[in-house]
Amino acid sequence: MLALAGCSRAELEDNLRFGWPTGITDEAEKMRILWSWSCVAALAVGVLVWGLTFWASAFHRKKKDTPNDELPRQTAYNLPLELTYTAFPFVAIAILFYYTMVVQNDVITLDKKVDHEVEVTAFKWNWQFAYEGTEVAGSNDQMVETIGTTEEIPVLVLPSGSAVQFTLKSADVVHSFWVPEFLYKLDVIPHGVNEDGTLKGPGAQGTNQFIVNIKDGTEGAYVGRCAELCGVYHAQMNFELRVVSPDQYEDYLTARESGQSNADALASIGEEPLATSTSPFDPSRTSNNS
Ligand SMILES: [Cu+2]
Repeated sequence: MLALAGCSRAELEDNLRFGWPTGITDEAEKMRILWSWSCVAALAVGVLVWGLTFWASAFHRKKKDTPNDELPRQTAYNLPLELTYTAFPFVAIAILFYYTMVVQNDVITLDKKVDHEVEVTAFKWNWQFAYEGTEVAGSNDQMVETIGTTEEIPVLVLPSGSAVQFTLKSADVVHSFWVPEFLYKLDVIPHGVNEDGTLKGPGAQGTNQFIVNIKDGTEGAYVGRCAELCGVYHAQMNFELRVVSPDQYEDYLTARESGQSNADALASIGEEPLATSTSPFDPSRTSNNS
């Protein structure tokens, strides 16, 4: 902590993230602050415990002039101390619990303004993104869809400064939709969904939806991953989130609705056509041996 004393606020924030990404959504920012200060609290407890451990082993050794047959003072009970070290952790976790609930309620609520809706379908072993409310020209109600293949990483294009609702579905087993820069992930469960959006099926809890508010000025490419073991190519289910400006997004959707491929539509708005945050893996299981 002393080493942090001399640095700027931004540097302090960087250090307090302990390796977490910055986050590109309003929700991520709240989670990041909760995480940072939880870490500080955990470190404070750690320093106290390590300090006591060190102090006890350093200052409670056998004194040189103690006779060999003399045992240390035999203490076993200290009621006031026991009450203190039971009460203090309870207060500490109660405070942590309070802030956890405040942030959680904000992050998981579906009662927020939504600008765009994306339907995410996970399958072994890739992703499909469908844009609610779009229609490809000349098709029969066919939504604009981006489907990942072994050769091409699916790039999910979304505008900065907008609220996006994700609805997750699985075509087969359990996957997990994780964009590290959202500081959030949600399991993709192959159950049906009840009328109210909650998961249907034995043991299923929670919903298959979440909403994020992508901040202004977050244009860029962010890697996304599958975060639930789903078979042989679990590690190869990467995708990319490409955040573009709202104007670019309009043009992108127009291009897609006219029938352009994802790569062509990206190129037409001046973006890299293929994923830049990750690349397709070689699916060959023997290529390393050749
Ligand atoms: Cu998966």
